[in-house]
Formats: sequence, C-alpha cells, structure tokens
Amino acid sequence: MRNSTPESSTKAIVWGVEASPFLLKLESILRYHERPFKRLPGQGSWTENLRIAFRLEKAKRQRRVERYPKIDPDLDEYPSVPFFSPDGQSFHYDSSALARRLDDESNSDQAPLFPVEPRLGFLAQLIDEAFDEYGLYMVHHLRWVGSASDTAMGEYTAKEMSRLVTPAIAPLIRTNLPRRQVRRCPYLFSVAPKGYRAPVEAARVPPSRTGFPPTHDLLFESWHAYLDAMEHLLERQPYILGDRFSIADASAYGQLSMNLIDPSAARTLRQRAPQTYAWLVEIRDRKTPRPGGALYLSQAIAPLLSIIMQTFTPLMKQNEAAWIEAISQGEQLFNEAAFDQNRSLYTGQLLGHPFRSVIKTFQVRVWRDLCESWHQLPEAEANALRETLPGHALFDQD
Ligand SMILES: N[C@@H](CCC(=O)N[C@@H](CS)C(=O)NCC(=O)O)C(=O)O
Repeated sequence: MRNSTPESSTKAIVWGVEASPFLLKLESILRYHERPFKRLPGQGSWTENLRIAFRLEKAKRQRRVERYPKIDPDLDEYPSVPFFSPDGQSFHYDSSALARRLDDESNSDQAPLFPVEPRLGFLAQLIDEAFDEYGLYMVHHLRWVGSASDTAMGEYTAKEMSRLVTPAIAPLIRTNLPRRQVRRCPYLFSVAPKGYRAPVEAARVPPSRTGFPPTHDLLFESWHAYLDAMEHLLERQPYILGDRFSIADASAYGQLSMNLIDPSAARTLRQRAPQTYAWLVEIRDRKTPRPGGALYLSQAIAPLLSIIMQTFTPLMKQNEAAWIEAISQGEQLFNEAAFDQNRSLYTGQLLGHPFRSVIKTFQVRVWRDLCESWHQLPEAEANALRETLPGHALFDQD
C-alpha cells in the first residue's frame, strides 16, 4: 500500500542541475521510490525558483538543512547542490542519507535501496561511497580534462540557471562556471603535469600545482579500471548486487552518467564499455519499468570490489590518518577553504602513483561510518566478506 500522507502526494522539489552527478543519483533514488518530484531551477518558474532559492539560502545560513538521521556538525559540510525539499519549506541533503530516509519512510512493498542482508548491506554502502568520493574525481577529470574542448556543462547549466537569474547573467554562467570548475580540478584530485597544454582558451587549460605530483595518468587508469569492472559485471547480471536496483546502482549511475553530456568522454565510455553505456542511458531515460528481483553476491562483482579496494579505501584511510595528525597539531581548517590557503595538505599514494591532496572532513565521516558498519557485522558475515574483499585489513585496523 502506498503512503498516503500529504507529504508524499505533494510534488517534492529537487534543487540541482543536470551537470551534477549527485543530482542524477538523487533523481534515480526518488524514481525508484516512486516519489514524484520537480527539478528546480530547470523546471521552475522564475518566481518559484526565487522563492525556493531564498528559503534554501536562509535554511543554510541558519544551519537548518537536515541530514538523515543526524548531522555531524564537526565533519559534515553543505554541498552547493543537490538539495531535496518534500514540501518547499524544509530542506534535506546528502543523496545517500536521503536514500536511507526514503527506505525507512516507505510503507510500500518496494524493497529498500540499502539491502537488509548484512553482507550485501555493507557492500552497498562501500560501493555507494566509493562512487561518491572517488568516482567523482574520475568523472570530474573526464569532463574537464578528457572532454576539455567539447563538454556541454556550461550550456546545460546556463540554460537551467537562466530560469533563476536575469538574462544578462546566464551568458556569464556559461563562460565562468566552466573556468571555475577547471580551476578546481586540483581540489578534486586532477593535477596536470607542468606545462600541460590543451586546445582550449587559457582559462580552461587544466592546471598543474606547485608541489603536487601530476595525477592525470592515475585518474584515466582508474576510470578505465572502473569501466572495465562495470562492464564485466553488467555483461553477467542486470545490476551491481543482483537482479534489482540498489543504492550501489544509484551511485554508479550518478557518477558515470555525468559524462553523458561530455561528448569525448561519452564516446570513449561507449566504445570501451558498451553494456555499461546502454545501462546508464536506460536508467536515465527510464525506458523500462524497473524490475523487482533478488539481490545476491556473485563472482562477477570481484573486479569492481578489487578496484574499489585499491583506490577508494586506501584514499579514505590516508585522509583519516592525515586528519588525526593535523588535529593533534592544532589545525582546524580543512576541505576546500584549507586547500585554497595551502593548508591541511598531505601526500599519499594510490595504484603506485603519488598524489597530494587536502584533508576532507566529510571523507573522515564517510570512512568512520563504513568502519562502524564493518564492526557491526556478525563475525561469520565479516569472515565471509574477508574472502571477497582484498585489503579488508584496512577496516579491521580502525
Ligand atoms: N554528499 C553530497 C555531495 C554533493 C556534492 O558534492 N555536490 C557537489 C556538486 S555536484 C558540490 O557541491 N561540490 C562543492 C562545490 O561545487 O562547491 C550528496 O551525496 O548529495
């Protein structure tokens, strides 16, 4: 039976843009739970957009934007998008937290996005966070480096934002937003080698950064490995954890499908991983009703877990270690604000490549939540997972 509270019958609002992977993820989550929604500002009227933008900014200023089941004021940070509002009054964020909330609120017979079975539940959380935190670095890189000369991000976002800003501002968004995102590449892990050139205007050439090892090879290599792993999996079964959609699919879909509006990246994706490409397009276009079905752990998932355990988990571990060290020395500034001031930086290694990054407090939270879930697993379940997860010792250490 469907929930018939007024909240679920009102059209909810998603605040975000097509170019955002987290928006794409959140929308797939809402569609799974059959919650009708409207995307603002793209589908809103000018007055509606202004009204919601004003309320959202006020809620952010007053720290009233909620994260389910509770926010960690020391580690969490509001993103720029996406936000969810069930009623146009209260605002919520974090795609994974919203998925949990919709699972908990649902009184339909729709299976939850987070699997109940402990092993699958843990893997779903691991895969979800891996795509959110490390997948984002790969796809941001593929947009601004891999598709430097043809990404349509500026056009898409300017069009959506033109329903909120005055006509004089939209062309500025189209030009300046891509430049801003290119400048932010090193914050999002993508550092060009010194003297790097690209056939684009100077402000869109992906930057190097003094004292930072280049990471282009690492990110291309990672993206290829993730794509190959997804392809291997999707050639053998319909979804990552079996025959139906779960949070793991929502997250993989959100990140990987971001590049569908980046022609060069989309072309490579289609050539290298045709099944994955078709899967992303199908979720985006909702051509077929989402089938129900069982979740299971198959052999086909091994390559995906392997690359996650070689990239995402060691990154989270290195970030946490750097945070503990920095805190002990009295550092209090982290995340992008610290990066911009050359503070809270640390050096690490992934897939044999050196990198330098800023300490991210929200990744400390992600890692701690994951380790907590690991420790809550019944011993027999954890043991069974140890067989499947190369590098699981990282969870045991915390
Ligand atoms: N944990 C959030 C992450 C959202 C997120 O990182 N959004 C990006 C934009 S796609 C962001 O706001 N980045 C910071 C910025 O652009 O300033 C979620 O899952 O919804």
